[in-house]
Amino acid sequence: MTGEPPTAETVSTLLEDRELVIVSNRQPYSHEYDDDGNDWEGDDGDGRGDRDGITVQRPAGGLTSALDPVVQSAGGTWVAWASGDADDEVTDENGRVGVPPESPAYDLRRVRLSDKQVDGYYYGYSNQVLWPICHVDPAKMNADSDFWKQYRSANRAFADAVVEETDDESVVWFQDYHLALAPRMVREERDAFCMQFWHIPWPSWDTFQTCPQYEHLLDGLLANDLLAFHTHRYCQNFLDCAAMIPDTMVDRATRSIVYDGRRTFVRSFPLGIDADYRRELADSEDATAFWREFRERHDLGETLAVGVERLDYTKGIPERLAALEEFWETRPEWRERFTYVQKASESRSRIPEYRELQAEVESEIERLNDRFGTDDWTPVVYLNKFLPPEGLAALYREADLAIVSPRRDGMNLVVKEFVASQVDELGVLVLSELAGASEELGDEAVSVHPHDTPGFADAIERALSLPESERARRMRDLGRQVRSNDVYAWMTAQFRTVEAIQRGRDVAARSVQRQRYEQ
Ligand code: GDG
Repeated sequence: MTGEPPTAETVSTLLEDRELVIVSNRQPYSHEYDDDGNDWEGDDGDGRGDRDGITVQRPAGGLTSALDPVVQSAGGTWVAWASGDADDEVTDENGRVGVPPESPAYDLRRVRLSDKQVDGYYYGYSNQVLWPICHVDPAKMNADSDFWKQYRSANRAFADAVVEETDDESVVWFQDYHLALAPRMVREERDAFCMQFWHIPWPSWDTFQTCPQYEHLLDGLLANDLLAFHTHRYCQNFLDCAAMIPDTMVDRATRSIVYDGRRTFVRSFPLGIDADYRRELADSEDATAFWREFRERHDLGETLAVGVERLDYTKGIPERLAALEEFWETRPEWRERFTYVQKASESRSRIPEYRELQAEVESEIERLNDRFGTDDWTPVVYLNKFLPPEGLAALYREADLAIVSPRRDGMNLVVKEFVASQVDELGVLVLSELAGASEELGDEAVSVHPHDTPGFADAIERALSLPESERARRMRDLGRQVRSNDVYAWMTAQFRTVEAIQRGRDVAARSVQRQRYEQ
């Protein structure tokens, strides 16, 4: 490899001739009926793929949009849930459609799930059992037995599709906690290289044990050759959990687990972002135009903080609002000078817990604005509509602080997006020690504990009072880290590990062969 920064092509080079199959709940492209009768987006007029009344939706930022160019460059297949209402209209009899629509580079293989499966597998087991347990909040678990049944059947549907799309030479890359059982189901049919990235935290054994199906989950995950997490701590937790079930041999020196005749390597690879893309957005005319309009529309103070998240109880939004209330209460000199912008997107609102959180956040913001607001100043600006990426970039760029204070978070990409968007490098990051990002970037952030309200308010003041030279020094350091550990470096590191594991196996296999020959 040269000293050039890794790109999507680097990954495809590392794969050599092996076919990459990505498996995720969300799909990179979805087809939706368009009430306005628009044509298929991306149709380049060549007559291919014209579909009246169907629109293609593409990912705006995030992991899916970062993986898409890799699969485009490497070729291969992406297996995902058919979530679009017009998906079936464009797929062939095997559930496949070539994407991107304008010049297909790989196959998207869609997995059909019934409404009952989606309810039980996605809204049920994934988000009401695994999500609270992995975020160390088992009291929020809803262990409805039908959830588990649907989770198993949905994992079976994904695994069946993967088996059809692979052979023993493929590299199958599962994404996330929706698919803990699929690797075992695939392993029963294929000797492919299986790997999985778990995007949320992995808890300690005491917490994990509260999940009634813990043995089945470990059995599924240990069918992978490589299991990856964001942080070293989650890897340690996973090794501890694996050590607690029968028939495993945990080898701490090589961070691997031998189970059912195979070895699973457990490694941390902190996910990064496409830093160049974020920087370009922040520098763009569109971002400037957005900001101009935004500033005119709202009564902002001269100093601005921003928070961006899905409305999820793990993100610590009510705890942050409590700290802000304490801040304005005990430091009246900051009233009319300091505005906090909360970008919060509705999420999983079919789950009562999430609807309640949304109502709580909205009423707390209203209360704070009533309590402290004046005719010319809004303490908290609440944005609940999806912002275009350039709008988000403008907020990141203009904010003096980003306040990222989850109660627990696997990584948190908003942290990295804020850093990459800092054109003047004077913004300060206020970061919860309970975010995965803290392991990597915590030293240059102002650290907070989401449940320590007075300490949190002090930290906001400390962040606002940092001298300019100190802000710049910290932000330059953060920027260097975010740029050098971007999403392509993340993928490259994993595929290098795949190569190393395979090389190790080849050496071991050759040595067994030699021993046989010499006998
Ligand atoms: C899970 C883990 C881990 C949000 N609102 C808008 C918008 N966003 C984008 C942000 C960011 C993404 O959503 C949120 O990513 P996070 O990483 O913060 O959080 P989760 O969704 O919980 O993700 C997390 C991640 O997986 C990856 O492994 O880091 O710990 O929980 O990219 O920018 N984007 C736009 N408009 C919005 O209004 N354009």
